[in-house]
Formats: sequence, C-alpha cells, structure tokens
Amino acid sequence: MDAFIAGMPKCELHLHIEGTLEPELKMRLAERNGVRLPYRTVEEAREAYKFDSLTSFLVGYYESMQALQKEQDFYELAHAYLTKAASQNVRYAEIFFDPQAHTSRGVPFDIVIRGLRRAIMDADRLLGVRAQLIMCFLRDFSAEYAMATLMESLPYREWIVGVGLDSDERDNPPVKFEKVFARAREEGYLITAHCDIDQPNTHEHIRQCLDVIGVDRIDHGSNALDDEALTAEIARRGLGLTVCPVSNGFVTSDMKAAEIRRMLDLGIKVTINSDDPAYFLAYVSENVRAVQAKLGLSRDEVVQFQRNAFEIAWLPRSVKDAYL
Ligand code: ES4
Ligand code: ZN
Repeated sequence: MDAFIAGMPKCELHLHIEGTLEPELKMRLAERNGVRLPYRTVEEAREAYKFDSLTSFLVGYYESMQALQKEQDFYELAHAYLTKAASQNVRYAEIFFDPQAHTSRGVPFDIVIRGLRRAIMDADRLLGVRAQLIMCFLRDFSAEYAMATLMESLPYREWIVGVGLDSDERDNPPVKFEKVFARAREEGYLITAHCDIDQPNTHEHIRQCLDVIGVDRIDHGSNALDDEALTAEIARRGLGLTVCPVSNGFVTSDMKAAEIRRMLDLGIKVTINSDDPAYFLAYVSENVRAVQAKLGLSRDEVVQFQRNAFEIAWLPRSVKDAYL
C-alpha cells in the first residue's frame, strides 16, 4: 500500500508554501540574509517546530518567516516544495501564500510573488509539476488591510487563481471579510476559506462561508459533518473540502478520520492534503497513508481522494479531464 500511495498520481489543494520551510533551508537563508533567529543550529530549529496548539504553532510559524527576505529566497522555498512534490508524484498543486506575513514585516508583495511565480514556471518545465497560486488573507489582521492586499494583487491577477482566508480563526469570522471577498469575486478570483476544526462557532462560520461569502470550496471544514443541514448543503452543492489529517491530529489529537469516512460514503468531495508539511512532518503521501491505515481503506478509496481533488481543482475542464 505504501508503494501504491507513493506511486499514484496526486493533486494537492491545501498547502501553505510558508509551511514547507524546512529547518535546513530556514537556517541557510537566515545566515545568507544576516537574520538572527532564536536558535543557532538546525537541531535547535527542529526542536522549535514542536507546539501544542494552533496559537503556539502560529507564533513560531510567523517568527520563522524572518529568514525569507529576497526574491531568490521565495524561489528556493517554492522550488524545494515542488521538487519534493514531484518526488511524491504530485502532478498538480494549488499553493497558498500569505503576502501579509511578509508585507507586514517590510518585504514587498512584488518580491514574494515573483519568487514563487518563477519557481512555478521552472517546475512546469523541468519537474513535470503544474501549480497555481492562491493568495490568503490573514484573518487576524483587519478587513482594510485585506482589501489593500487585494488591490495590491491586481497587477498580478493572471498569476493568482483565487483567494483564501487563514491564520487565527478565533473571533475572526468569515463575515469580517464579506466586502473583500465580494470584490475578489468581481475581479474573477475563485474563493476558499479555512474553517478550522478546533474553533468555537465553527458551524456558524461554515454557514457564513456557504451563504454570505459564497465559497467555491472549504479548507478543513470537517466539523460540518456534525450538522445535518450543513452536510446536506455541502453534498448538494458538490462543494470540495480540503482536509489535512496529520495537521488536524497535531492540533486536536484527532485526524478526523470518522468524518473522512462519512464524506466518502456520502459522495462529498473530500481531499487529503498536507497543510504545513515541514511543521507537521508529513507531506501528502504520508497524509494519505495515515488515513488509509486508520480507516483500512482500499486502493479504490485512496484513488477516490485524488479523483475528488482533480475534480474540484481550479483548472479548466479540459485540463482536469486529462488528469482524470
Ligand atoms: C495554518 Cl494549521 C493553520 N491554521 C490556520 N492558518 C494557517 N496558516 C498556516 N497554517
Ligand atoms: Zn491550512
């Protein structure tokens, strides 16, 4: 089964590029840029990747980004991920990036996106992996800052397929960004949003995504399965959910395997993804393997995750059909 999962053509739709920063690359970039991080060796950096909640995780996560300064740094970050993805036979990836995690500390938007874009173009040519960018707004910043970021993205509209919403969900409901998403849709961006699994008001947030924001898919979102009306609505709309089992296991000691089982049974388009693989120590193959082992899934069932992923991917129909 390991070999089957490793070899199967895959599609990854929930991957934060900043979450692919491995300790080795982080230390190398920090040194090259003369940035002081609160650890001196790769071993100490690896030790710092341990945490016990989403909040403590996010603190170390944003701190690490200091290492990323130049266009070449963003290139190397994305190139490393795409190389790893190719080695796991990922054929297509939609990659989240958080411009505000960089602009808020003085790194220009332009530097971030040019580095990422160049790595994506090279991967298409040299690695046989296709990828597109999804720009996420950090929900713990203001709606005004999100709107300004949306405006700043417009000169690069052709390089970005859609927008998302991530970071700390507590007290930052989707409706906070209603106008931002409405404007994003006018600009032709597709829309997704994180509905994390350990959140108060989780059902209300999912409902807002469906009824107010009008999302094209949901990141995580497994809590919908505890609510009959939400489950029925997601099934009816054929909405995709990008679930990250190892990440969920880190944050709540629950991979949400039972919910994944039910989604497969109900025909909901559930997909398996790695979220922040450098931090959760599992890329997409390890995530699929973890769920397969937990649920005793058949080969057909693990293939179904990939069919779902290509089906809900933000690609033209004819391109998707070639993968399916
Ligand atoms: C994230 Cl696990 C998680 N949750 C929310 N926002 C994020 N950004 C990167 N990883
Ligand atoms: Zn995520």
